[in-house]
Amino acid sequence: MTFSDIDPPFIENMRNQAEIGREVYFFESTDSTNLCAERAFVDGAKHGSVFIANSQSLGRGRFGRSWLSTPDAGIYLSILLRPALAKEDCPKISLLPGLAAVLAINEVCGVQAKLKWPNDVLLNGKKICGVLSEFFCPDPDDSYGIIVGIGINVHHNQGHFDRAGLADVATSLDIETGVPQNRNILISAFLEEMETLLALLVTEKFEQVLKLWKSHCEMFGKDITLSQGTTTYKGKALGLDNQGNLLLETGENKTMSFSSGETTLKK
Ligand code: BT5
Repeated sequence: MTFSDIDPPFIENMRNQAEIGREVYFFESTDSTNLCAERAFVDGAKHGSVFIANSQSLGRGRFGRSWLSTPDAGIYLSILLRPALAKEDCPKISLLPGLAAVLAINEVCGVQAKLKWPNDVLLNGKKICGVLSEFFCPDPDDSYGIIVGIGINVHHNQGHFDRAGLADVATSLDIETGVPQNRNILISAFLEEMETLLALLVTEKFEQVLKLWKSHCEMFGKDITLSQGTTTYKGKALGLDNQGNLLLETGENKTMSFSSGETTLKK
């Protein structure tokens, strides 16, 4: 066993006073940790249950895209949340995991990772982490759940990204820091940040989350392109509104607000 092999008892022990991560379900290999969490949601699993895999055969991104899930190299983790929040406030949760990852990564690895709206984490201009949040409400009168999935590239080497055709877009913490990082410490720190941020949201202090989010994002004040399917918008990213939507200045005195989309910084 190496220091970075995923160690569920260690993580549960770090989280034994908390709600998120008190119960960890570990899979050496699975289809997708978001699917594990979805199955557990249907079976009644508790708020804060965490599902972690050492590799995934069907790692998923947004819009049906795939997520490179190299064995022994990444963090593939999903959290099942049943928060005490009105349904209309649930979309705000999708801003939490990227921010929690940035805070955890910067603290543990001593780097300056940045957010790219809506939920990518970049280090030195390349993606080290992605987020897939999914909302489940099988019956409108029933309790609902949110599954927050996160992938963090930790031990990947350049060959892994080259072979996957991701050399220009992806990087890992080991590549960027030059030293092997510890997945257990990163996971524990991430879960702690998630718990703190969720508590801010539930206690109606979302403006503090937004302030932190903006301070770790470099795209505001810059020209960007935002695409939604085949439609693209160009403009200056102004900031976030109080719901976490992106505000884009698309023309003189014309500002549009977006709740989803793909952003690219103009080079
Ligand atoms: C995401 O999608 O970034 C969300 C990724 C979420 C993955 C986690 S792993 C645990 C949980 N279980 C799952 O099945 N999923 C979640 P999106 O914004 O659509 O970005 C996907 C795009 O990122 C791909 O089309 C590639 O271009 C790129 N990509 C794929 N794998 C990557 C990787 N490991 N590192 C960096 N970029 C990657």
